[in-house]
Amino acid sequence: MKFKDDNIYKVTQENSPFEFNKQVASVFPDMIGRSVPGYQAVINMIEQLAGRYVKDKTNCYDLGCSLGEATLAMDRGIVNANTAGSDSSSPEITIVSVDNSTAMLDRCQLHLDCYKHHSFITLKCEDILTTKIENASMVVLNYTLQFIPVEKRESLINSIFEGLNDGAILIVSEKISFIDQPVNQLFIELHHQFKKDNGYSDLEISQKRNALENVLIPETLESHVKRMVDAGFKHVNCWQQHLNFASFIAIK
Ligand code: GEK
Repeated sequence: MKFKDDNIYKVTQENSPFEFNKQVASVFPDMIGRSVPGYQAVINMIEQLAGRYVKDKTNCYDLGCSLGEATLAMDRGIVNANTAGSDSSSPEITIVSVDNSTAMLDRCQLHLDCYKHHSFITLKCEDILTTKIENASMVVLNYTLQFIPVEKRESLINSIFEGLNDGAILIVSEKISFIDQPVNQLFIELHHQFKKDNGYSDLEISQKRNALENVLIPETLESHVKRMVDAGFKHVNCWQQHLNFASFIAIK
């Protein structure tokens, strides 16, 4: 499937808030790959963790799935670990992939169609705040919680906890902020340098930053850990931090 390069913010734009529309969906792999340090490492880790944690006859959830990269990673992990058994298809494991952007989900379906997958994958167009998590062995919130209003994040993590089976895993990846202001500022600047090194201009970087203002709300590493511990997760840890981007595991 062909995707375009991300040139969205190359031209001067009126200052409208960032949206996951058709234009974004058509460049998304290029956009996320050039903007999020450590993205591919996170996808690879989701594959590994799926191999360890996904159990037969359970559900997995990819909340804010965009084009389904994490969905496909879970599917590969399930196959590699052979939890699917010798049969090449496993109707016993369902991956529920949810996004509230129809533009993203339309592309996601086309993207998934390009790959042979082994789990039963079901796409849902809905707000993840309304998604019922049931009989889950793995839930992925890959760079999605940051778009949920801060005051609704606790109830979302609590309802994910309720829907996970004992010993099951939640993976949360996020852009993060720091209370220590010099560190916060340094990591913001180093992240902008990361984007420049990946070919974005100063104009593109500043226009995207303005568009994301009040749309993507980062929190500190400590707030994320506390919320997951408070929800009842027994083991919570940050397994990767690359500048102001971090990924956490939480095991019930
Ligand atoms: C990946 N996980 O490639 N309900 C459902 N979907 C939502 C909501 C919501 N309330 N809010 C935002 N989204 C992916 C990348 S992108 C991250 C995730 C980024 C969706 C939104 O439509 C978008 O597709 C996704 O969450 C966030 O592993 O662009 O920084």
